[in-house]
Amino acid sequence: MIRRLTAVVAVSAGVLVGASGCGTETEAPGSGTPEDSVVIDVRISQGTVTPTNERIDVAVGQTVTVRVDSDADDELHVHAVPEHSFEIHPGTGQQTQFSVEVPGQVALELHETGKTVATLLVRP
Ligand SMILES: [Cu+2]
Repeated sequence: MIRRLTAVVAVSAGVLVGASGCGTETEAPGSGTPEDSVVIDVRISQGTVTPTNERIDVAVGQTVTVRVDSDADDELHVHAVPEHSFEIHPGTGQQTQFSVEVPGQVALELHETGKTVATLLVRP
């Protein structure tokens, strides 16, 4: 889980560094996964959340996918405008997607455990 998160974020960071502005087309060197999507894998197990307090660069309008494996009920809250919340239940492979349309910092919080999974640093 963690290795995959790191890999995806690294790819996205590379794309952002390489891109000079809005509308820049990104050519995937490999194939398969969309280059412009950020995937965050979250695990909730016995009250422990992984990851916590990640800082992740995204661009306005970029698709963010959150995948959750959990052993408890919780609620993921995306502090964007508009807000986005996602109910979590015990089980694997739960997934939600959203994009952020306003630049700034957006916290992804779990309201039952009270943890911040990540802060998205949203670029214009
Ligand atoms: Cu919240």
